[in-house]
This record gives sequence, structure tokens and C-alpha cells, in this order.
Amino acid sequence: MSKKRVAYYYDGDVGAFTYGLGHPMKPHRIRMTHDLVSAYDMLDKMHVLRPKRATPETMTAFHTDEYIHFLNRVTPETAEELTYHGTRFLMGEDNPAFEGVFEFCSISAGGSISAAQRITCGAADIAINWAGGLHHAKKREASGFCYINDIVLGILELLRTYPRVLYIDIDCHHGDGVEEAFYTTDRVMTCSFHKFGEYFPGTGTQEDRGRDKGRNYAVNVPLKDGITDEAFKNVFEPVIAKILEVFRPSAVVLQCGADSLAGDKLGCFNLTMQGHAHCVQFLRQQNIPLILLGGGGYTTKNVARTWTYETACALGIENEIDQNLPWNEYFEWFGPRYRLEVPENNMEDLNVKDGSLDKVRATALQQLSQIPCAPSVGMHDVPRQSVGQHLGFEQADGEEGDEDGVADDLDRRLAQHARFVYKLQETTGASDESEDERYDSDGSYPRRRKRMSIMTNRYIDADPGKGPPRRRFFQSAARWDPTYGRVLVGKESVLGLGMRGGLAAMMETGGRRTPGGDVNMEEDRDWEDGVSM
Ligand code: V1D
Ligand code: CA
Repeated sequence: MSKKRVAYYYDGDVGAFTYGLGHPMKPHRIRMTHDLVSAYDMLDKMHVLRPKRATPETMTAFHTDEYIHFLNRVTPETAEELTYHGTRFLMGEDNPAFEGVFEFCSISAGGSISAAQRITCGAADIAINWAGGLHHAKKREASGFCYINDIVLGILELLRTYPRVLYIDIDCHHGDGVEEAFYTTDRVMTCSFHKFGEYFPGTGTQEDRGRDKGRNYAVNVPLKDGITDEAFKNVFEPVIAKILEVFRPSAVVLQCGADSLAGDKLGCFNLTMQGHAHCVQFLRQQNIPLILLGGGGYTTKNVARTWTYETACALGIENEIDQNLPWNEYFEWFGPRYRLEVPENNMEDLNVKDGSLDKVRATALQQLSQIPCAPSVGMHDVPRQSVGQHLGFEQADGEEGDEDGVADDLDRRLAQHARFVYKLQETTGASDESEDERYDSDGSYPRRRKRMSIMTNRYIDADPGKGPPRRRFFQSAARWDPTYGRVLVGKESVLGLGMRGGLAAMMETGGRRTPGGDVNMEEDRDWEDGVSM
């Protein structure tokens, strides 16, 4: 099994938050997982990073300003008033306004955004954020223990670089928030495996398949109680294999909700730790950039065991680690066997009993057969390499990155590069000819203005009437964003333009401004010219 560069995001503060007494969601399980990962000596086998916390502005890439403003100031004391007596923003007992809720969200979302950046800059093959995976959060309200949809924010980050992203959700609950966010686009395929029938949130039938351009790009696999490893594998593998074949994602985000494990307090499946982790192993071997996120999981010792084992799977060392748990701070929680295992129980598998699993699989495969071929954003080529990689800015393997260093450092270096290129344009008559040929024969600067592309480092003829239509430098792939004080490159500019047209509109235009606007990636010859990225 090939070695992979794994980035692992963890904030030591995350385990201290509490949803309140009697609430099943326990952020402490993230800390237990981390402790076990550490006890197994896995930390020095991967890049351990403390994620930058997501800012309110970052969160509004998906959520409404009004909701983020609310979340940023609500406290247990003001909740009643700010939710208009429980009628807005929060969902009753499921989503209490607990102490520090915004900080908790900024850690969770910051981890998934950082993970995505680590993948797009080419510094990791697999990025992990066990504090993420909060798939129920909606654009303007919390739902099902989730307040901020870190997954949507992470995928938006991936879409700045990649044409297509696959989202897979093995949490026992339907991944409704993520599905809804990308329901009308063919750039994100969502696939959720979940219990369906008198179960939260009540969505996720096989009739729900996406709309408009997104028709058939939402895949749902509704299941019944008691599904075992073998039955799950028999639906997961063929459905995901088919998706990989027809959709050809550039990156995969796997939500590893652990409430699908046997014996979960809220779940009703019968998966063992191995059966759950098989999904991670299956995706790892596809050699597609992968993000692993947390999610549900309410029998905390089993969550810690499984996410620890899945961290080992990401590293490719799952066969080398001891099944007897090493000593760790929470050792006594894992008795009486103190083993790295989640065994199945004797519940009946209702999926196999009535043959419904075969029907569900057949329906999913039939849906996928209707997808013609991998879609693209318009017909132009989209870089397969991140801008950072292309310009040679990617972090070298083994280079230690602290905190959120990679993305910031990349931004800094891209900005520096952009300023260098921009300066070149202003001070020289840039040309792709040799050094000597930059000047007219009389020694003056040439009248034909040429500009350098930040994407290709090649000069473009910017002279009107000659060659391709004249384009301004910052219309092509990069522009300076004064708000964030950094260069926005390629589809990054999508987000810089704001989400006023809505997520779907942004997806439809593939990151271009709406008609009439002056940024149109499709027209950009730098991209069209088939510069192999
Ligand atoms: F049992 C509880 C005790 C206290 C507070 C809430 C719950 C609870 C259990 N199950 N709440 C639920 C589900 N909510 C309802 C609604 C409340 N009724 C009015 C209907 O049934 C929510 C289950 C959320 C599951 C979240 C998740 O596992 O999918 C997840 N994934 O990522 C993060 C969380
Ligand atoms: Ca699910």
C-alpha cells in the first residue's frame, strides 16, 4: 500500500465544549480520539496542524449574514430573545445555545476549510478533521446538533481549484444540509447512506436526485435497521465505484459519522469498526485526494476507537497497530476488553430479509447510468493542479507546517508573485520573446503591450485588434482582494465576488461573473489554451 501524506487537524480546545447535560452530542469524543491517536504514536507519522478558526466572514460563503450575526452573539441568556422565542435560527433541544457555541463552530469549520486548502495546495493526499462533518446545518438555521456546515464550506474551498467534488456520507442520518446546498449543480455529487423511515431528518428518498443541472447528482441510499458489514459493503462498493467511473471527481470528502456503528445510542445500524473503516480503505486506494470528516456518533468510546482506527487506515498502518489499546488518559472508559474493536450485535438485518437492499442498489445504479460522462464547467479545461503547485509554491513533503501555515504562506507567496508579475507589466513591455526582443529597435518600450499570466508565467498579447480579444491581467486568473489583502487566483475569485447570486448561480457560472460582468473564466485563453495544469 502506497504511502500517503496525511494532514491531521486538531484544536486542543474542542473537547471542552458541552451542548449541555443530557444532550447526546459530546465534543469530548474528539479529545478522546486525539488521545488514542496520540497513544498509538500516530502523531509523528502525519502533519498535525491546529486549524485557523473560521471567521464570521468565511462562514457567509454559505450561511446568511443574519444567521452568522446571530450565532456570533447568542448566549444561553439571550437565546430566548434572539431566536424570537424559539422560532428562528435554532432547533429546540437539538440545537441549544450553549456556552461558546460560535467558538466551537469556528473550530469545526476552520478545520474543514484548512483541510481543503491543504489538499488543494498539494501538500497532503489525505486531510482529517474529526471535529467536522456537521452535515445538517442549513444556510439560515441550525439543525440536528449542527450549526455551521463545515462540509459545504470545505467543498466550496475545493471548488476553487477542482472541477468536480464527490461528497459521501456514511453517518446513520441523511446528509440533508450538504445535499440541499449542492442540489442544483453538477460540480458536486452528494451520496448519502442512511436509515430512512421514522428517523431524523426524514429526507433522503431515492426520488430525491437533484434538480436542474444537478439532476441525478444527488444520490440517496435509504436503508433499514440492522445493516451489517457485508450488506453495507455490497451496496457501498458498487454505488461508489459507479460514481467514480461516471463522475470522475477530483477530490472526495467522506463524512465518517460514527452513529452507523453497532450499539450507537442514536443509530440503528450494525456496522463493526472494520466495516465502517472499509469505506475509508476503499476510497484511499482510489488515489484521489481525500478529506475525512467526523459527524454523528454517540457511544463515545466506539467513536474514539473507530476514528482512531480510520486515522491508522489513512496512514496505511492499520495492520501494524496493536488491537490491545495502549494506555491513555481515558483507558478505563474502554473496558472491559480494552481492545480496538467495535463488534456487531445480534440485531436482525431488515435490509437483507425483505430484499430491499437489492432494489435500493439497483435504483441507485440505474440513476447513475443516466449520467452521460464527467461534466465540466463549460467546455474549457480546468486546472488539475492547484495554482500553488503550478507556480512551484507547494509545500515540500516532510516540511513542517505549523497551524494554518500552509494556506497563509501560499497566499503570501502568490501575492508576492502577483505583485512581481504586475510590476513587470507596468515597468516593461512584457513579451514572451527573448530578453533582447523586449525592446523595439529604437530602444524604446514596444507599443504592443504584453502581459504575463499568473497561471502560466507566459506573456499574453494585450494589444487590441491583434490576436485574441484583449483582456486585462486581473480579468484572467488572478486579482487583488483588498478586503482580505491577498491575491485571489482562478476560481478563488468566485468567493471574492460574494455569494449574492446564490450558491447555485455561482456553480452554474463555474466561478464566472454573471453575464455582463467582466470576469469570465471560460473566455480566458490562458485556460482554454490547454495549458496542462
Ligand atoms: F435524544 C436527545 C436528547 C437531547 C436532545 C436531542 C436529542 C435527540 C435525539 N435525536 N435529537 C434527535 C434528533 N432530533 C429529532 C427532532 C427533535 N424532534 C422534534 C425531532 O428527532 C436529531 C438527531 C441528529 C443527528 C445528528 C447527526 O448524527 O446526524 C450528526 N451528524 O453530524 C453531526 C451530528
Ligand atoms: Ca448518511
